[in-house]
Amino acid sequence: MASNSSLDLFYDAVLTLTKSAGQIIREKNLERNKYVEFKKSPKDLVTETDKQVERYLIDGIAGKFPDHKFIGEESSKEIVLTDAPTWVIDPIDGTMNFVHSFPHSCISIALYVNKQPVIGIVYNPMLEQLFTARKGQGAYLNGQPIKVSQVKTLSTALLMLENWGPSPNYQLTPEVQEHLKSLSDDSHSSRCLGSAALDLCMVACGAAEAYYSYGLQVWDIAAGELIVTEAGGMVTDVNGGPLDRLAKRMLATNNKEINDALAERLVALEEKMKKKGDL
Ligand code: 2AM
Ligand code: CA
Ligand code: CA
Ligand code: CA
Repeated sequence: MASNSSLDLFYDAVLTLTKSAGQIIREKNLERNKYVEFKKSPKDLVTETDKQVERYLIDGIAGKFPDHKFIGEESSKEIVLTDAPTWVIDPIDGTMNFVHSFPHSCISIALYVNKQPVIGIVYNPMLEQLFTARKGQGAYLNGQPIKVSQVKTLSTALLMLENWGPSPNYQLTPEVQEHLKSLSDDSHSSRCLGSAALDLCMVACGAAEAYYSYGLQVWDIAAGELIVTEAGGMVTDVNGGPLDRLAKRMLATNNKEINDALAERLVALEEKMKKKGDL
């Protein structure tokens, strides 16, 4: 395990790098007609800036800490997570927003040691929102401590929903649509803002009560998980059990009451889909 003083050293160095990488995103965000490539589908986008920011961060960190490992959305061909210090990087979370100059995307970067997050940084350079957490030291927004909300009932909760269902292609099947509608009806309201990392930070700072998603990769959740738990929230599997960080499914909430209420509905949705053969 890395000592607290080496963690602080890593944190300071990577925060500085993240802020300068943020300048690249901020400047490019307003540019129209960005060069966009498709990955697995016409809605799965990547720009030159995604790749440039990931390269910048990895080169910068490797130059300072040569024995650290990396998992990055744009450069990792396969995901191999070991106990070694590993930086888990999403260079732009919310690429669709970035492509449209919608100012809601971020760099998400976390340090895993022994497969657990010990540093989490989520930075939206367009709105100058910097969410940070270190294991055991609380969570912060622009240096001010943040806490999850105290709401305990679904009927007064605001939910961050990204519209991905549990089916193999994460499509909006009729069951998923019905589930999303009933959640929106039975909660205060729901939001779909296009960045998993920032959704998690909305839960952490008490602006929303819950976020869940299917299809998430480890770089989507690495930093946000620590920021939520350090802010007093809970991060579990969608069924309420222990989180498997590589399982592509996650439920993050402000407390156990909201966690139980959502896990119950997500388990019911999965059962319904399994019966239909959609899962
Ligand atoms: P990205 O912008 O880094 O690609 C948008 O709904 C959020 O989900 C973003 O955090 C986005 O990350 C992520 N995302 C992208 N493709 C996804 C998929 N197929 N399933 C689930 N989440 C996805
Ligand atoms: Ca992507
Ligand atoms: Ca992402
Ligand atoms: Ca990304």
